[in-house]
Amino acid sequence: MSIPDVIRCAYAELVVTDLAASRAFYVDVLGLVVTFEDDDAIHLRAFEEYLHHSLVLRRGDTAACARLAYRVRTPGDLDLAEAHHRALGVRVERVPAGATRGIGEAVRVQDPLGFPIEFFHDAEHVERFTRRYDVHGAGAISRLDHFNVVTPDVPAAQRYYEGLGFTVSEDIEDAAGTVYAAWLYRKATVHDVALTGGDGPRLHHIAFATHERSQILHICDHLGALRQSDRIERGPGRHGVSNAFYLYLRDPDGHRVEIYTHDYYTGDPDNPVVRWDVHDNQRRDWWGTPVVPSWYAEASTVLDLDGVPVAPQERTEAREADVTIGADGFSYTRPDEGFKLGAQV
Ligand code: 4SX
Ligand code: FE2
Repeated sequence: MSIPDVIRCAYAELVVTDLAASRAFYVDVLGLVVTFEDDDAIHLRAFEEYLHHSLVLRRGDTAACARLAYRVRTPGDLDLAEAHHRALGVRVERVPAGATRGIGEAVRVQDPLGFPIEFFHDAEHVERFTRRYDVHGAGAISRLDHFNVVTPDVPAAQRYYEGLGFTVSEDIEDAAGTVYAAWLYRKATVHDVALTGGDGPRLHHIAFATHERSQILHICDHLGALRQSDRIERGPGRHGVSNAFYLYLRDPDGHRVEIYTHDYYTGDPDNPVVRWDVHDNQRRDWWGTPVVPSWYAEASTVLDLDGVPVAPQERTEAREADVTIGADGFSYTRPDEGFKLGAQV
């Protein structure tokens, strides 16, 4: 059976409890562009995006992730996505165009990891603000880059995504072969989805890209000037994995948003995989900055296709925060010899 041709991660839908507070963060501070808004939802896009939205904020009683959507190359890929997931034995729904405003016909599944995933091809086009420097501002966000999901069994999750044609770019392991995290892509960047080992399904973060590091620094300055430095959870810094420059923010409901730039091209078929030892203290921050405990522990609840929260399953394998010294990621437990930093395989 052939598999759907997934182009890239395309949009997320987050349930938020106070639309005005979320608007103040995503629109007034981060500068995302409003495509549509009413009393129930705000549809947002970044400056280079010409599809209707890359983020939907929907008002609800409890904060959660309602959907992670991937775009497929042709309408026929929807049939392939449907057949592929029926064969996997998971719940599948076909929804008509407009089920989400601006999005064409779609296939929705609760994937084997428990996440509400959508595949769509058609979407309404809107103005692409690439050259609208008059409205960009110094912290301009250009596009959605990736999703990061928490799941107990990273190798099983990796098999699901590889079954959909994704390729691993980097991962974090230990000498015993325990996999703590993996990064997989369809578009030619380091990832469209990252798998973080932990109690799941939960959404760890969504990430938006900027063009330049200076734009990330400006977002920090901007939050400081607004006396909102508590929105900054981790960073700014340089990732080991992906080599990207990063910043993690928490929105008013605690949903984590990463601002990310400067990863690398992965589009050739022989792109080398980078394997990191979990004991390498530069894997998650190239400068050795400790990872804050909340970053390992906290993540957003996900909803099933009926909008009901999914209870997370516990991770039974070793947890990264426990195997690195002090549970804060400030790990100097790597052996002095025997392996290279970020070894290419
Ligand atoms: O913390 S890591 O350096 O492993 C990392 C986390 C790398 C890339 C990401 O997008 C991320 O969220
Ligand atoms: Fe990320």
